[in-house]
Amino acid sequence: MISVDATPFPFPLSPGHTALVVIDMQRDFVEPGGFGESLGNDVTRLQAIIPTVGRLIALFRERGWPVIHTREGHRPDLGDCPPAKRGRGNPTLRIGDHGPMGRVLIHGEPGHGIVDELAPIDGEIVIDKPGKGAFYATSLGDELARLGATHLVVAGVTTEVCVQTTMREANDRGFDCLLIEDATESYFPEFKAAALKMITAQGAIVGWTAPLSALETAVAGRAAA
Ligand code: C5J
Repeated sequence: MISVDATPFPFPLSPGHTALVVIDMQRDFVEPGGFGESLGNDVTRLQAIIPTVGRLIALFRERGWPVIHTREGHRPDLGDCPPAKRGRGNPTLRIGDHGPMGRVLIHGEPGHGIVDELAPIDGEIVIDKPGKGAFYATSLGDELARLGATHLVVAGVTTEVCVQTTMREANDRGFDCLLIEDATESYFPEFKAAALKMITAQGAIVGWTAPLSALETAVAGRAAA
């Protein structure tokens, strides 16, 4: 067991039973012209974490620990997109509309893809999810069971939406989850701060948080396994 200096108390990382879940680092959320920007958001905040998420992925790859990527999106016929989701807000582009990066949040379109810097490599699992949580209507639970994972390290966007929803789903399924503070981001800094507090309050009611440096320090010197 590796002890990671975390909030609200050390996170017990179990090598061989820990998977990294990188949530929705897609062009549609991170780059201009996508879904995130169409909702009026400044995407530069999200772009800024790409190098840190890259370092986190590299740490897992170097040790041969599993890396799982998720993508939020829908089938081209929108059969898996509830009208309530498509109709929400007042975006300049709705889900399925044609934008600068193809149809917004539709499988296979350029905007649906993960940013080049964080692209999955052969052997890594990619979970396509129609909802905010990565367990809902996906095979993530089965994949984690197959891997024997009991502990999750979590990163990605946005902190208070898909990241927090996924952590809550995982928590209810019995996973111990560590969110990497500088490898997650929100369009709203106050929402990120509040989400981190909600996760760690009441004795890690949803999970733990720590900066990437704490994880790097904890695993430093350990042989890849
Ligand atoms: C949102 C996400 N914010 N990945 N999706 O709609 O957090």
